[in-house]
Amino acid sequence: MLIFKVLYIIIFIFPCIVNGNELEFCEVFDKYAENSKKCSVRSNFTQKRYILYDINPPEGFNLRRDVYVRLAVFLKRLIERDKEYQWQLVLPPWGNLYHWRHQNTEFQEYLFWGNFFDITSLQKYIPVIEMYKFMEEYLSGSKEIQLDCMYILQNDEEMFKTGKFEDKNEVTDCILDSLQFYKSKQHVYTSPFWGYRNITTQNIKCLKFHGTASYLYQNLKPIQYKSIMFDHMEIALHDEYGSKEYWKARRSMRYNSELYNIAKNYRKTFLNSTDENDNIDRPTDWTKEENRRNARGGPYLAVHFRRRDFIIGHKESIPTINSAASQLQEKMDELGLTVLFVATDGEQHEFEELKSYLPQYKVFKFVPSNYAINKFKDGGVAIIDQIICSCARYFIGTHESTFTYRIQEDREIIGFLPETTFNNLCKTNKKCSTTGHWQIVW
Ligand SMILES: Nc1nc2c(ncn2[C@@H]2O[C@H](COP(=O)(O)OP(=O)(O)OP(=O)(O)O)[C@@H](O)[C@H]2O)c(=O)[nH]1
Ligand SMILES: [Mg+2]
Repeated sequence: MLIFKVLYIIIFIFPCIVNGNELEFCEVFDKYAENSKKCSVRSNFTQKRYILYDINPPEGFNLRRDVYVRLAVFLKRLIERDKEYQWQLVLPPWGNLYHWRHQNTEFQEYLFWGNFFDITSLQKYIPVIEMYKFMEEYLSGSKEIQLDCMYILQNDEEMFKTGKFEDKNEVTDCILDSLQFYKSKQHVYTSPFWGYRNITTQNIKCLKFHGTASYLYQNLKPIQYKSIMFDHMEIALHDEYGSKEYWKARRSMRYNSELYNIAKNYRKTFLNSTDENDNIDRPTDWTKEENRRNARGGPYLAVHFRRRDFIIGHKESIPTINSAASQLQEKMDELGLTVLFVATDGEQHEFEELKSYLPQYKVFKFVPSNYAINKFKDGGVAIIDQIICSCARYFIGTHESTFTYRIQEDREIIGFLPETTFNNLCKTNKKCSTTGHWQIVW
C-alpha cells in the first residue's frame, strides 16, 4: 500500500511541484479526454479557481455596480452547484471612468473596491477578493500573471437586426472592437487588464453571447483553467432580476463605513437628520436586516438632478432648471418640507440657478472636504450623495439614470414606502410616467 502511495506522489504530484505554478492545474484540453481523470486528481492539488471580469470602458459606475450583482448571483449558484472547486471572484479595480474628472484628483485609477464598499459585507454573500490579493495568491514569486483564458463577449448583431433573441454561446471570430485595446506580441496579449502591465494572456476567445450570466457556466472549464476572465461582462444578463437572491446580492453591497460616517455628519449638521429621529437605524450586519416599511427619513426632500451628458442624451425627459425648480417647490409645499438636498453632476452655476428659483427654501449640496475627495475620489463623493438621498423623507430622481436606480434600491432596503421613492422629475410640470417600481423582495 505504502509503495503505491509513494508511486502516486512521484507520478502525479511531484511533477506539479517541480514545475511550479503552471502544472498545479492540468493541461488537458478536453474534459472528456482519456487522461482527464488523472488530471482532475492533479488539479485537486489546488482547488482555487479565479473568475475575473471587465466591462465596456464607456460604462459608468452605477451600471458597473449592477453587473457585479449579475456575477454575484451567478457565483452564488455556481458554488451551490459545484462543490469541487473554491470559486473566487476577483474584484476589478476601478479607474479612468468617463465621469470621474474632478480637477483636484488627477489619479483615479487602480482604485480597489474597499475604497467604496465594505469587503466583509460582500464576502458574506460570495467569496470575493481584491486584485492585489489575487496577485499575491497567484503570482507566488513570479512577476507576471498569465491568465489561462479570456473570453470576450460580443453581441450577436443579427439578433438585434431581426429582433429574434435566443440564448447563444458560440466561439466566433473577434470583431475589431473587441480587440482594439489589447496589444498582441508573439501571441501574448497585454493591456488593458485594468492597466496592469504584468497581467497577460495567450488565450483569447471571442464569444457570440446572448443569455444570462449562468449560461457562461460551460465556459469555466475548471479542469483546464485556473484563472478565467470575461471581458464585456455587461452583455450577460441577470439570472434572477428582482428576485430575493438578486436583493440579497444587492444588500451585501454595503458601502465603506467612512462614507456612511461622512454622510451621517453632513445630515446631522445641515439637514437636522439622524438615524434615530428618522427611524432608519440599521443593523451593521446586512444579513440581520429585515423587511420593514416604516422608515421615516430626514426632514428634507432629496433630488437627483442629472445634467451633463443627459441634457443631450435624454432630451425628452430632462427638464430645464426652472421647470425642475417649480416641480420641486410644488412637492415640498405639498409635504410641508422647507429643506432641499440636491445631488447633481451639474456645474456650480446650474446649482446656483436652481437655488435662485427657490429663495424661500434651504437648498443644500454636498461639497467634499479635500480629505474626502482625495481619499474617496469622485466615486466616493457620488456614493455620499446617494447615501444622503437614500435617507430623505422623499426622493425625486432622474428618469432612466442608473445613479437614481441605485438610490431607489438603497431606499427599498432601508424600508421606505415606495411612493416616497419612485418619483422622477418630468420634462415639464405636467405629470409624466415613472419607470417600473422595482420593489424589494425579502
Ligand atoms: N457626486 C455626484 N456625481 C454624480 C451625480 N450624478 C451623476 N454623477 C456622476 O456621473 C456618474 C453617473 O454615471 P452613471 O453611473 O453612468 O449613471 P447614469 O449616467 O446616471 O446612468 P446611465 O449612463 O444611463 O447608466 C456617477 O458615477 C458620478 O460620477 C450626482 O448627483 N452626484
Ligand atoms: Mg452614464
